[in-house]
Amino acid sequence: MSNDTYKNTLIIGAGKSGISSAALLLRNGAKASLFDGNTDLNPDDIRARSLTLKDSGIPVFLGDITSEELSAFDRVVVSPGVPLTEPIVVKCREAGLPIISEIELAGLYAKGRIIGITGTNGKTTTTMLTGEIMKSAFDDVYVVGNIGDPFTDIADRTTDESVCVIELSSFQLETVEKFHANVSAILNLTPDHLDRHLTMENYDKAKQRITRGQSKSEYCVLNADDPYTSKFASSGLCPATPLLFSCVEKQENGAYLSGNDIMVSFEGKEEKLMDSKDMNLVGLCNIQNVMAAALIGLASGIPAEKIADCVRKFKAVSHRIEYSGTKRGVRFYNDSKGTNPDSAIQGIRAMDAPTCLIGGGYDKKIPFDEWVKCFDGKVKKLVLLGQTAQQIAQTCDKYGFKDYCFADSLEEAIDICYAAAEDGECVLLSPACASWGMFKNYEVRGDLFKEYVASLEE
Ligand code: UMA
Repeated sequence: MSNDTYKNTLIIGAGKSGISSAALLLRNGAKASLFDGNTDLNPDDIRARSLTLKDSGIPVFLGDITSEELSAFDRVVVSPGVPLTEPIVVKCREAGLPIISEIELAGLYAKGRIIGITGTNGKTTTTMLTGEIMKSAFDDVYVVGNIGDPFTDIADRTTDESVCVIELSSFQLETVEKFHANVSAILNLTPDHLDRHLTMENYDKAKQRITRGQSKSEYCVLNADDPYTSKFASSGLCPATPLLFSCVEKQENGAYLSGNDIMVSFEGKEEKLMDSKDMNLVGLCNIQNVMAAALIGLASGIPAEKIADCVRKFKAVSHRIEYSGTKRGVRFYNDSKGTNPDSAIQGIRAMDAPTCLIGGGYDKKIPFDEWVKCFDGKVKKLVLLGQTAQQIAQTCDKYGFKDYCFADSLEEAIDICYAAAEDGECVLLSPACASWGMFKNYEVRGDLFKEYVASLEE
């Protein structure tokens, strides 16, 4: 039995989240309809994407829905990619319908232990690693959410023994009310998605919603080195008990770096987790991700030695500073997941030689100043792509970085970098922008990078 009492739901967005939400509702005997703003879609193709929906005859509205049609519904589930300012969402709100996210819907059906992980950067690595740590101790573990498979895919399959590790974006958190994570984490907060959230304050508030359902007997893992998350920890506004991690300062209740040693201090017991040199991940950002995952593990009752074993075995996530091969002595790295300036800064920092960098893409209305400032002699050439190319070029001019040029395609950008890079140097795809507009998503962009690099002649 679920806690879901609504009878007829309108789901906005017929992508992965929308399809999975509809299937969950139909599987559980509730009524649902799908709406999508894209009038080029075909209702039969949408239904065919799920076995549950295929022959269900579920109504699909494209482009618009009348007020009369709307009156049949008692709730709306909004997909993460649909801004709450969209006319259809506004219309639903004006009609008095409650609007929840796909995550909130899944939460009504899920049983067992829930771990929610958010933050601007490092979410995917931390979620994957946390998933491995959980699998070392529990039998029925699901790793879902923004990372790829919607939470609604599996929510009604869980039991009291299950563990769901969920990567959560600010888009998914914006409309959660009762969602309850047993352990939550906000890894960091740097400018991203400001085209949608408009201000850092709104973006911060959306992320903080991950803790809404928590109580003081539960934990929220927060970054002591990040001004936003450390402020949240000390503000008294976090309903859970903060567990802090830091690369610069000892933590009484949390994790910290002492020389190369990752130390953990939890419920009065301080111990060395491991030597950070034994990780298969590069960069300080990954030490932070490991500390966060370790704290989530400890907060879930898993011993430090078991956690350290998982960390030692864990390899870099695809598209996150992923080594993609060496050609003529030039090393190629795919950091397609560097979709905002801060994340891309971590990519540059992880390079250990002069680097030809590929950047630019979809415009999320974020300044590139900090990114360009961190080139700092290491980036020898920058090749620009996409909607933001001119804006980045202007930022380069502002800071006196002269060696940039433009390319029309990712392949052309790789060719330019390969020609410019010498033996021992690096080529890094770390665009500081989302892929939208040129590619379906960052995975497609990263896969193309890897395929093209593999085809380069030595
Ligand atoms: N649509 C509308 N109106 C709009 C916008 C979109 O009708 O105003 C329709 C589109 O026509 C399309 C559908 O909505 O048919 C797409 O829905 P969606 O954008 O919510 O995408 P999903 O396929 O449901 O995928 C979502 C996440 N996408 C976004 O947040 C944009 C996926 O994260 C996530 O993996 C998936 O749910 C499963 O949970 C991707 C992402 O880019 C990876 N996330 C952003 C990020 O990581 O930075 C937040």
